[in-house]
Amino acid sequence: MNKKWWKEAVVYQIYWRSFFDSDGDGYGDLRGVIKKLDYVKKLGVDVIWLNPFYQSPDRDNGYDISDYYGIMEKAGDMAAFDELIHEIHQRGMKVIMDLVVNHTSDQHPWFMESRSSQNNSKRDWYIWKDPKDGREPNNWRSYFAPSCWEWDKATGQYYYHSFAVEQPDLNWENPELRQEIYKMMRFWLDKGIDGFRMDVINLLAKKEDLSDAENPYNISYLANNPGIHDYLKEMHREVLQHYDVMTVGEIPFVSPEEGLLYVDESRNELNTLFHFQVADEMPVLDMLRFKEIQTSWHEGLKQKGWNSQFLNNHDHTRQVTRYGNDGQYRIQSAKLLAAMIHTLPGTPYIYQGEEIGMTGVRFDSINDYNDIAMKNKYNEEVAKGRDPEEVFESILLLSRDNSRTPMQWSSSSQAGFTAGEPWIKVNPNFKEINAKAALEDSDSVYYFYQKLIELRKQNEVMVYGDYKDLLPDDEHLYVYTRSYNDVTWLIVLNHDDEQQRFTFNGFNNRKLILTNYKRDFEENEEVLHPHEARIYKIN
Ligand code: TEU
Repeated sequence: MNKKWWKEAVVYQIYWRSFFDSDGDGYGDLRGVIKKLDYVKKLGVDVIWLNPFYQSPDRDNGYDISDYYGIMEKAGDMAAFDELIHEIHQRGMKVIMDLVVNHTSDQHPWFMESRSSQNNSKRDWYIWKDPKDGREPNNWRSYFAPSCWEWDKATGQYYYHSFAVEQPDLNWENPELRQEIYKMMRFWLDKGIDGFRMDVINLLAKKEDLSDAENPYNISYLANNPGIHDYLKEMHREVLQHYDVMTVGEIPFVSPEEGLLYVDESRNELNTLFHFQVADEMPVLDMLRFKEIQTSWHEGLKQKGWNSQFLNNHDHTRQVTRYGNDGQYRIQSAKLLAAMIHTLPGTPYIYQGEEIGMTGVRFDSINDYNDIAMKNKYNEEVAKGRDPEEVFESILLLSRDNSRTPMQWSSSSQAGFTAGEPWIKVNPNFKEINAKAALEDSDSVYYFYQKLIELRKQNEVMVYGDYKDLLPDDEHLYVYTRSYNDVTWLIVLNHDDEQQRFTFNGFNNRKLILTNYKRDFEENEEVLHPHEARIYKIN
């Protein structure tokens, strides 16, 4: 396995609009990120991923771009951006940006031209189709709307959108468009960024056969279509190979076999990926299936390609709420999940606030929410005549706003996030859960992450070690080894609210490296407390 800096790295994701507000307008911003860089650096992370801050009408929180070369006013300006990358590099960290090139905003000048007439020179930069029998070309849904087709009355055709109506998809078949995107990528790389997180990058190629889907709700037809690998190879040839950067593709709807096609080192496409088998299959943790997924990805990519490890991000409910215990065992559970993510094979990601064990949120009314995915879903279901309360309840757990509430810096007003009115309410639990309290407590979740990251720096086994699941059929205990050269680590996790027992047969000569419980010398080592995590070195 080739050694690479991005395999050894730990990535910290900053959703800047909810991170820190430097000017009191209620939105986090780039200068706010600069102010908190020492906090991030202290954790020990190597790379920062910034969510999109390009110019945008902001219907989908920056994922609807109207100018790839401009900075959204809420975020700051180009001077703030330049200062930010300088400050990140000064501290010995790297920075990757979101690349959103599956779609633009409907306010992007390209789309405004494209929709101006059927024979406009940019018509073909987007995907336009004639109606079929007086209606949409087929029954396909989009992520955020009941149809992926939107009627344009003025020019008498439908345009295609994988996400919201305001996010028309670009037509990657058009070579001129592709060159324009590559030029834009070079612009940012030449400014000194260290790579890209590529938004839904496996959606670029569209299915040619437009016949109806048997089950339109399974929207996997939007992704992995013929031609996708040609585009990514071209992007690599034209742009990426000329820079020492990391790329991580957001790649939904793939098995390990298909995933490998994107990250196989010999294929020259992407470095790593986020797959969504865990997120898409399990609203809450299904331990047995989770283990199966880990093993199959490890076996599938082994020696050939590289994985990522994450349980939450700006789209997915905070991990301690969704996959752990955010009540009685919140701290232990947050630490256990951390220990797991940082000892499984792949590059680990930390989503801002995860390092202090921030939780999901429950607001009283749909009006307190902002997420376009959630709101569109709510409106669609209520329009069908369903009870609004019932619809509301049913979409709470997976609302993307669970992860988008402001970073909790302190117990003061608005959790120390802003001097103004935050764009989204703070989670009411900020008095108890905040960064200030975490930094003052040597036993906090924050310092547990710090230790894990330090361990990764000192022990190649955590990065390059082979992985073996020792108890694939146990629903509570997750026990596995990582081995590299002569070193073997044993990881024992009790992901349960009850005690569990593990007999260390065959692991007699062991040394405890890290645990999330203060253990008493006399205690029976075979008994694991609720949500206890231990990392051992085996001699
Ligand atoms: O997300 C794509 C998306 O919908 C993921 O949330 C989903 O979890 C994944 O595809 C698995 O099904 C990206 C951005 O992260 C999101 O914030 C944007 O809204 C979306 O693309 C559109 O740009």
